[in-house]
Amino acid sequence: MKPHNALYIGGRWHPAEGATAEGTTPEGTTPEGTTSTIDVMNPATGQIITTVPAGSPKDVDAAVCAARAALPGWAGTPPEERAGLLAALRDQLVARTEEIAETVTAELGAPLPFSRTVHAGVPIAVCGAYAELTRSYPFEEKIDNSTVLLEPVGVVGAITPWNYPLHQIVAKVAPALAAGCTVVLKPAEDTPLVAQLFAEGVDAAGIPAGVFNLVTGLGPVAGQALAEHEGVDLVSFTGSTAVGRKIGAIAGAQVKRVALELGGKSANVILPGADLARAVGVGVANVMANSGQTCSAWTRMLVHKDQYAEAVDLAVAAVAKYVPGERIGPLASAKQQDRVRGYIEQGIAEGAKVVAGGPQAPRDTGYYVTPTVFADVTPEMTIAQEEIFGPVLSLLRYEDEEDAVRIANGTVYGLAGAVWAGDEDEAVAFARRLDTGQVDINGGRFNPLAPFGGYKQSGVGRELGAHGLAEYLQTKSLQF
Ligand code: TXE
Repeated sequence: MKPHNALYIGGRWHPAEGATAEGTTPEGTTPEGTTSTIDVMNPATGQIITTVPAGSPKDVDAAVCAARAALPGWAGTPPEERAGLLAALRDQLVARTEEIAETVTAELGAPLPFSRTVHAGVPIAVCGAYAELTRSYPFEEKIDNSTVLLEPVGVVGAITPWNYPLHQIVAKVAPALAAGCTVVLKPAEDTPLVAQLFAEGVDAAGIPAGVFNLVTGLGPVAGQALAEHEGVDLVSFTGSTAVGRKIGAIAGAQVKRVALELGGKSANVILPGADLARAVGVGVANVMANSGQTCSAWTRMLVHKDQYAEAVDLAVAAVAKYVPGERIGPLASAKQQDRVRGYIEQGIAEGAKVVAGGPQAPRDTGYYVTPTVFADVTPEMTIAQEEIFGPVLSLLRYEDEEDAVRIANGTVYGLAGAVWAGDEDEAVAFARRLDTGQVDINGGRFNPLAPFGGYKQSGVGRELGAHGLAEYLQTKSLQF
């Protein structure tokens, strides 16, 4: 793709406020004193690929105004027509599959096959699912003498992270548009190019001007301005718990709707009757996918004490296949690489045993971290409590089922998890005891219509499917 040195507002690309035609002021700063461009790096090489504009609060204001102006028309568009435009958007994304995959590989570092199947494939499936759902969704329901209208909340401010850059965008924008809301998107600093590609798709699909707007920019500047904007009715955020708290506080002060999808520390519970080799193999693959930068990753593997030694051996053998630079990519940035290596060092310092990998970087260039497996991890250790967001797996042993439930539920998070058992009913019974928003039973399979989101401090609200669409609706009762 050819990067845009511009923001997509009101249906056209135009330079950021405070930027010259080349994209930077002579001093390289906006009048507010913030950097007016963002360098986009290839994390596999550490090289700068290009720069994109860093939108200012004025740019955010222009985008929110465009979204407000487009709202009555879009909210009044029949669901059938909105569905048709979402289907057209899906087709545009399909046509750009290779470009999307190459772009995500360039700005995130993911291996190309993974970019094709997951970074492009999953959002295409989600967009298609929303096109279908919009046709059949009950935007009106009858309750005795009342008619309940489900109406769009209004203008949505979407703030997304870099880990699954296109999926995070589509998981917010598709249901928002399906509901009849208009959107201003502020994507992550590290991955703005696929967001530009998405905007090209929106434009080519014929979605009316102002319905979707893109402001690239820095979190504390453009992101914060968007969250604080009085013209935004709902903020949907995915990212760190620290920023999620700030956004929740802003929404609380302004009494506006908020959806937060935050971190996780999910447990992969292997019950004694399970197929141990399969459970460990799939468990390792789950943690290593996307270099461990997955909020739902099963980063804690819980194994019965009698099977623990065997599980450690299986995990060590499985992780050997993840050769950095081949099957597993780098982390997204130097910041993430430092953070993850810091956690590995902390795990060692707290007495966990490295059985594979370790803190040393596997390559001289790029932000790689060696895939790492820790044994002898106890529930209170930092590496068993905090989200690491890297290719690091912790194996914990449990005494009995009660102990496994206690350990699995013993963190502030509750986003996802897995249960493996010989018998599916046994796995389901165990899953009911987990304080978490999603559980994969004996492996599971991605369903773009199944709700996704957190219990406890993993967040507020749900994404995907009808539950995800409901986040963008408000209810009005007409009594007859
Ligand atoms: O997240 P940030 P970071 C977790 C993961 C990771 C850690 C830090 O543990 O290691 O967070 O990642 C925007 N007002 N997750 O620093 O800063 C920012 O520009 C408004 C889990 O990258 O939360 C970006 O668009 N917006 C996670 C988005 O917030 C602000 C995915 C996320 O960035 C802002 C990513 C502000 N004050 C990280 N400050 C998941 N749940 O999947 C930043 N932003």
